[in-house]
Amino acid sequence: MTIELESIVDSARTAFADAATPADLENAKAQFIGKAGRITELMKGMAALSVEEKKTRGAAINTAKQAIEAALNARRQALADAELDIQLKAEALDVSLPGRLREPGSLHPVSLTMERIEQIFASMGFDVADGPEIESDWHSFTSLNNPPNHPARSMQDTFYVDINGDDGIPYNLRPHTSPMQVRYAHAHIKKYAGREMPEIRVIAPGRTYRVDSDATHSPMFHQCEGLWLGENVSFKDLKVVFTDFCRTFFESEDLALRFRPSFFPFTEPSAEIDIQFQSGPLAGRWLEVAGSGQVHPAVVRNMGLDPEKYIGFAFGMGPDRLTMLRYGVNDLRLFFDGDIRFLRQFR
Ligand code: 2U9
Repeated sequence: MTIELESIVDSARTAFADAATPADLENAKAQFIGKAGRITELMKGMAALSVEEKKTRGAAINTAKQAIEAALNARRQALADAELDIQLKAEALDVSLPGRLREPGSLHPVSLTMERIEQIFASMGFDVADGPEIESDWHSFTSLNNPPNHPARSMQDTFYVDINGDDGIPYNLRPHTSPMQVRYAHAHIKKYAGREMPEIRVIAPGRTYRVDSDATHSPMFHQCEGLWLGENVSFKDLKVVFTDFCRTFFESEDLALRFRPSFFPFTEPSAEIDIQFQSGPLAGRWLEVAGSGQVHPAVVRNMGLDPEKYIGFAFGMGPDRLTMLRYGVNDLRLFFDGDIRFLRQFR
């Protein structure tokens, strides 16, 4: 290589070393081996040389070009390595940091009660029915022997939705789960059309709504209603089933029950059910836990059955209140505040 060529190679090496980024490096490359680069210009200048001169001059220029390409590739690699290094450092994970603990969740106390109720009634042959919380006026009231303008409607102060049903009456947020029993009965009758129909034995657990709010009432609360209809189901069966349920639910074989006369539009006769613990913090007091009664013939008819043939009982209870009694909780609102310190206690 001539001194001139060596000096070009040297300047290329310096220019490449000075290039801080891949873009700078490509610019530097263009000055030497690009279209108008110094080496390219020298090659163009060989046209006038003799064949012999072209050989030696060409070989020398080629050697210089190869040296420049080698320096370029080395610098390209060095820049790529440096970039990767920066990226790796930026994305580094400190594997010695302790992980974030995900605590296992648990069921809400009212959900625990609901599951418990479902289990106990399932063991007595009851089906579980679930359905809409926004109901037609007919399903929530009229079918249950509580027609428009009947004074019994004032027993529940109900939320209405801004949409009218086919009857021109607004839909409501169901104030009880009874509409679900009516729906279940209709589906049951349809299912067994033309065949021998088994008895209707069903519970309807779920969310219900009333305009009510204090330490023992929440505008959203839970209910579980039960219905047993057949050709020979009596008040005695109600007493047996409900007594068995309460003693299992509260795990208390000597729990006493009292059926106190009452009124509901959908049952006749009707009774409130009170329980009395014989031991523990609540011993001796009569505590109201449910309403019940023999299903009113008009309601049996509205379910699509002949009241001369079908008879039975229904009951309704508040799982929120059962949960309060079972766990000794004194304010219903604790169930719906979502305070994790309260809810953790039921894990
Ligand atoms: C059909 C026929 C009859 C369900 C019944 C009650 C009595 C009752 C209350 C208990 C506590 C509501 O949540 S609460 O405040 N319920 O007193 N419920 S009989 O009777 C029915 C249901 C469906 C077809």
